[in-house]
Amino acid sequence: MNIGIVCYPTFGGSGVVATELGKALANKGHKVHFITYQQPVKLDIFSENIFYHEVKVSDYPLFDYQPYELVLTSKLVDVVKFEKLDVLHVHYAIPHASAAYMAKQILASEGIHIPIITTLHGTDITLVGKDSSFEPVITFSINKSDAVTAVSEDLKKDTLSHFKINRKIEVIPNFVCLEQYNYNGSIQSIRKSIAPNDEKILIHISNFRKVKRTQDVIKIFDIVRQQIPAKLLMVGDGPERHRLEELCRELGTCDLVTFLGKVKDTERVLAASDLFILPSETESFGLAALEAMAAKTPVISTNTGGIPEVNKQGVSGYLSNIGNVKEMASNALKILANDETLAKFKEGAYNEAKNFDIHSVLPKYEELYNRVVS
Ligand code: GMT
Repeated sequence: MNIGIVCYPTFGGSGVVATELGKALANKGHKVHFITYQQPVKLDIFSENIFYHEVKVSDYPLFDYQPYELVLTSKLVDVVKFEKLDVLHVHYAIPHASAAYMAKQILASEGIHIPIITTLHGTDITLVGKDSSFEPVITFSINKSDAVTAVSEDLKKDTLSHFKINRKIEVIPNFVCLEQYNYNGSIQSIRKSIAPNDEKILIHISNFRKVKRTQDVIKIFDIVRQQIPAKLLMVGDGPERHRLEELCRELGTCDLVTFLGKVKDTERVLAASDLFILPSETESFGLAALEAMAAKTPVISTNTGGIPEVNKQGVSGYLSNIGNVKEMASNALKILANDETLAKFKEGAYNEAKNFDIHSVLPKYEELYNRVVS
């Protein structure tokens, strides 16, 4: 099949899921065309069956805001026509679903039919989508897609309760490629460099936006390190970074906290860690938690949104109410209490991650593609 994938090419989970999906489809012999404004960070363009079409917005001085959606629409028309695509799969509704709908109409006027699948990822519904300035467009483009998927049951429920949806939404959960997380041999040197005295390593990965409640990560760590020798790795970057560094200074934890910035291959650093912390305000799925679990790293998280569908209480980690820093710290200490307990949670995390292995999720997308195409 000839498949077009539209996504954000950045470090965000929706872009990662779209890229890994495209790579897996290409491995199975499908031709996969990525259409976006920059090469997705995890894409290997020199792979067989993978093609990249850049959406280039020219900097015309009349515009204060460059019309990305229109340029994307034109690009979609062009790629569908000349690469003879069978299906367009857009990830993250804004603005991809409406651009795809407009492209579909333009192509229809030329007698070309292209089915559109929209995958909802989270903030396109829970934060940005609920903004009244986007609402009519989101509702319309979801209703007009040929198929719509959500990455968790919770996101599906949220979509149905906040928008007037008159169509079916299917849940196809996010996934991990478990084979990529096999780092047993090489983690010792990483551990040694971060924690030379065999301290426990806690880790957080995100884009440091308010919704991630990254200050809670620092506060949880501050309680933990007062009980046991520990280090914290903060991976990623974003608007909260400066405030986090200030908080570390206030708490006197600067020497124990390392800000690594954006890391492309997080698998190794996750595998070298003991505990992942995800105290988000809202999270449609929590791909970062699943990635940690795939690397055998248990998770301390909030119990919000779709996280309970991924992180299982007492098995892969623990879940607490939003903002309950004390409980999250005490749960962290419970997991790190001794090697035996930690090993049990590591195994539990990995076993739960197996439920989301790409080999079981990929056929669901292929079945969907076949259905909309026929
Ligand atoms: O809002 C973000 O964190 C970025 C967004 C994205 O585009 O990657 O993340 C959302 O989609 C991910 C992939 O499906 C989910 O794992 C994240 O939980 C979701 N983020 C939120 O709901 C806050």
